[in-house]
Amino acid sequence: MKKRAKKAFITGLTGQDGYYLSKFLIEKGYKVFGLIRRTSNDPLVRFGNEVEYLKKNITLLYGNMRDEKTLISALKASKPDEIYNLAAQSDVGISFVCPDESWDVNYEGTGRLFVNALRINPKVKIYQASTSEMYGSTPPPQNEETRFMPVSPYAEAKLKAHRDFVVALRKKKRVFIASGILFNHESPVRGEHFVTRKITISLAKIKLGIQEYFELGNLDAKRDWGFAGDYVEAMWLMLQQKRPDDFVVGTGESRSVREFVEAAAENLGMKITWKGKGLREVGVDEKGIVRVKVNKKYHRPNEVHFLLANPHKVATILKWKPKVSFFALVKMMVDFDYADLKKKYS
Ligand code: NAP
Ligand code: G4F
Repeated sequence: MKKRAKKAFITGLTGQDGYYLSKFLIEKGYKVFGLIRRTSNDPLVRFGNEVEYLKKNITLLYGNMRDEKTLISALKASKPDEIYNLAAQSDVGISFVCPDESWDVNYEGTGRLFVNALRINPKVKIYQASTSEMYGSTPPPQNEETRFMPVSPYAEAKLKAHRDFVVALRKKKRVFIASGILFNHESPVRGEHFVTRKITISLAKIKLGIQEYFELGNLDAKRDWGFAGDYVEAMWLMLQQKRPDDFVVGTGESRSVREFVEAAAENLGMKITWKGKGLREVGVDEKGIVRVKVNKKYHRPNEVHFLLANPHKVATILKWKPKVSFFALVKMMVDFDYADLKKKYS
């Protein structure tokens, strides 16, 4: 007899990770369901020219993490074997401006989803998108044993969700909830307000003569940047284990925002060098033209200075390793944005 296809329900389907994870699961033969909320613009814009293929292979269910009834309806309609909770107000900077929304979606929303999912089916396997931001001001390298010291409303909400709805629920009810403590992961479909994509788009525009310069905040912040397409496999692997657990997912290499700018520029045949200090620092090209300025407006009230994963556990237990290097990731993003903008502006 033919085996029934497994069913997966993804919240945050329309985000960066939702895009890669849904494609990954469809290729694995899953029947995929995705939560989608009403937005004034097309919420499926990330799917680009794959939109028809993905729409054909995903059942879209309208709902919102802030609206419990819609989550119950989506769970009842999809009857999932696996749930991937990716939905979040995921912008750390915005969480200082909109702390209540960040709390309601990232903490309360996770509770609404998990409690109802386990009530409907106590055997469902759940993945929670936790984050390296939870380490906050704890010095690197960070692993599963490292102390969490969050410094933003985003990280506080994610940490409380991790503690209450992953660790505590798992222990109390013996249910399958795994969490991925993922370090920054990027791609050509990364949200344009995150620093990597802002850099690749701005430099591509400069190269095309559309823009003269762009502004950034803290150039010294260091992140462990990997490729989102690699990281969704680790999410899936966590739900294929016998027992639920927490895993740090990262590359084990960290680079500063400044280094990201330099690498992206190099891919476009430009060389950026730095002059000045603090808010007066600028990045200039080989002709001496200022291409990067620092603006206080992009500094955060509190900063996470240095994230660097120790991915030993994910490598040994899940046998997972990133395939795309930092420089290959930067090239992938720059190439995409340059070609895309060239087409748009020519
Ligand atoms: P993203 O691109 O910002 O996507 C966030 C998703 O959440 C979008 O689909 C968004 O829908 C949805 N969402 C936001 N508020 C919602 C609400 N009230 N109800 C329902 N859906 C809502 O984020 P990502 O980079 O894919 O990240 C996925 C998850 O991993 C997030 O939980 C994030 O916090 C976490 N994480 C990300 C990273 C990283 O480096 N990317 C690292 C660690 C953890 P719309 O499209 O309608 O806005
Ligand atoms: O790209 P970012 O906004 O990402 P951040 O804050 O590290 O958060 C991302 O990764 C987390 C995992 O660690 C996720 F949980 C979270 O959902 C999100 O995906 O900023 C990276 C760094 C920061 O230190 C920021 O201060 O870049 C610095 N930065 C400097 N100039 C800037 C800018 N960030 C943004 N967004 N825009 C700037 O102009």
